[in-house]
Amino acid sequence: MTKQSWAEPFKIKSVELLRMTTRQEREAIIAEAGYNTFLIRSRDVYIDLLTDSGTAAMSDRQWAGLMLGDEAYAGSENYYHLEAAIQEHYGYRYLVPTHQGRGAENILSQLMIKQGDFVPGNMYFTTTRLHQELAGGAFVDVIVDEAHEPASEHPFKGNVDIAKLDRLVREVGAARVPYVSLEANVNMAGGQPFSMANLKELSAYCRARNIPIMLDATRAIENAYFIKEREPGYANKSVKAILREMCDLTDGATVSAKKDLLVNIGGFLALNDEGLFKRAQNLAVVYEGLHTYGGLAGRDMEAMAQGLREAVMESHQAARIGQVRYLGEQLEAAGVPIVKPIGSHGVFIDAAAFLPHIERDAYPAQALAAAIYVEAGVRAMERGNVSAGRDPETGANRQPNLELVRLTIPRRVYTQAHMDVVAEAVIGVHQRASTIAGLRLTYEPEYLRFFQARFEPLGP
Ligand code: PLI
Repeated sequence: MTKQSWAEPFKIKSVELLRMTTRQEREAIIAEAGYNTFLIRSRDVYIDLLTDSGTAAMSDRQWAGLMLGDEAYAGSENYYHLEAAIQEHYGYRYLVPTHQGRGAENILSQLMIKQGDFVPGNMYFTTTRLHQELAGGAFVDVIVDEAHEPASEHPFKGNVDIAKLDRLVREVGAARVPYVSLEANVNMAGGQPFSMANLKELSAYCRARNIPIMLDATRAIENAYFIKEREPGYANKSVKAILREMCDLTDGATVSAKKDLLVNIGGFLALNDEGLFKRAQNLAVVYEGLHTYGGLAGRDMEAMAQGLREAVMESHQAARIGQVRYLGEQLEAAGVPIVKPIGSHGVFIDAAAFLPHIERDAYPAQALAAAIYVEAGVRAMERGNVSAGRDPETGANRQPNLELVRLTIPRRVYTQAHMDVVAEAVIGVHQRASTIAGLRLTYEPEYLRFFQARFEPLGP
């Protein structure tokens, strides 16, 4: 068969130089950072795969858009551009811009959740669940079982298990379920999509019981691309049309624009219900800023509107998801245990299988992320026991089944040569896996501990 290569649908106009450190320097840096990759200075990182959030390279059109910033306190022209782009692409009627995704989550949770409510969702996300809990709700996981199995090849591991949802609704009553929290391309499961068929079924179930569906559309465009690739009947539909179809089955969305939308800061809440929108606009002035800027500069909203137009381009998604797959396939071929199928925004290493000698409460994924940094200056993120935090009732570590390290790929930033270096580094660590020791917590903050916690090694 003739080889069919693909290439990025852009050329590079401006570059940022990288700095390489020595292994000895990195050993000192990771100890200084308390074995937490969030606490390393960016200047000490060679290839930064901490997150795909706010790390994209903007296009020339987005940079040009910054010059069109209308920095008026009220009624900025850029707000109206963004509103039109969101109405066109997502289809929701009303927009409340926020400084980033968690700003939208805060407003939505405060408006919709009452003390004692239950919020079902397809696996938790850290900030989303915390805002639900701070508003008095309890998160209930209703994702399909396969999502918790790293090796399962289920093509739609982001699907909701409707039977699990129904059990909850029957047990507590629909009145205590303010909405279903549905995440597109489920981050903590490894960037795994839901199918349109599952969403249609969920929507019918919820509409019959008057339970709204609130979509976390942070990576909905990447989810739409997977539907096009994998779901029967969608191969000839555009990503843009699939996104609209998806959103039309839901009642509103929270979005961190720092992912799909190719900007370095920004987010929004989008709603269809006018009454809820008015209340959200009112809360926005308490926490974010006036309802026509929500903590953003006018120029940020312009870059977001342009980023949205670029994000739905199939050539962009093909290269974006293709690059993640390129890295994942190299690791898989070398026998590194990773979450299958390879997701959209990163390759997730199964740290429990990689480091079977480290028990869960000695944080294998945290230890692995630190080891990968020491190996080659590649920064990854723990997504396991540390990220999951403690059960608010018992105080015990939640110990999720998935104990992962995420190699998250920023959009349009790195080349395939960078991916080769990352693969070599991870394969190198895999070869000496048995020499890696577990960690013990030395400092644990109250909220979202993974960002600021500090550790020390349990052994040499
Ligand atoms: O980081 P924010 O506040 O703009 O967005 C919060 C947020 C909400 N939902 C989902 C699915 C996310 O992935 C998300 C943020 N994710 C980060 C920061 C990440 O590194 O994955």
